[in-house]
Amino acid sequence: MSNDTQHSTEPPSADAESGTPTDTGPHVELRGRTTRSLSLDELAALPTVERVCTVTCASGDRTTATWTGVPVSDLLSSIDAPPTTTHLRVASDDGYCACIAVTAALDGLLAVSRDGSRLADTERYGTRFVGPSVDGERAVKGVVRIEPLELGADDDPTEWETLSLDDSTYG
Ligand SMILES: Nc1nc2c(c(=O)[nH]1)N[C@H]1C(S)=C(S)[C@@H](COP(=O)(O)O)O[C@H]1N2
Ligand SMILES: [Mo]
Repeated sequence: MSNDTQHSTEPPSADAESGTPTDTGPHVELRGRTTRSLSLDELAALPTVERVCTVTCASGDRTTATWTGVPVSDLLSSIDAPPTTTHLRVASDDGYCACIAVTAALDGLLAVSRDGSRLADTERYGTRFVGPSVDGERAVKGVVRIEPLELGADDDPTEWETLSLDDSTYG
């Protein structure tokens, strides 16, 4: 007896290992000596804190809000960032990229909520790098990557960043 019918295909299992379907959405890559890639849900499930931060634009505009997010210090320990790290390069999906002194970044947050609302629900981005010592133009929206850098005294940190965009997605 012949059976030309192919064995039935397996049910889709693409998400079986990675978890919920939302894991296929935006991820933040943390590139230390260990690299991690976290979805928005995975990020929001980590221990978070609330911090009041003011985002001040060079134009003088400022907005103060209560941000909820994962402490940058926790993220850095979780990727085994070298103790010699001097700066963090924080990149957005719009091409924006800031280089932030680690001393300023350490009391910052990778925020997922502002004033109690998830950024993903109210903005076109789901994450934001904020901190009391992080200036407004470096409060990166839509973070896709955080990378520790070790810059020398003669290195110019602004050479590692691209702050102004001709065609800005997030402004
Ligand atoms: N990804 C991304 N983040 C960004 C910008 C941008 O163009 N792209 N603009 C920055 C600048 S210059 C400022 S002043 C603030 C503005 O934040 P607000 O829109 O929440 O006031 O976001 C910063 N973060
Ligand atoms: Mo700005």
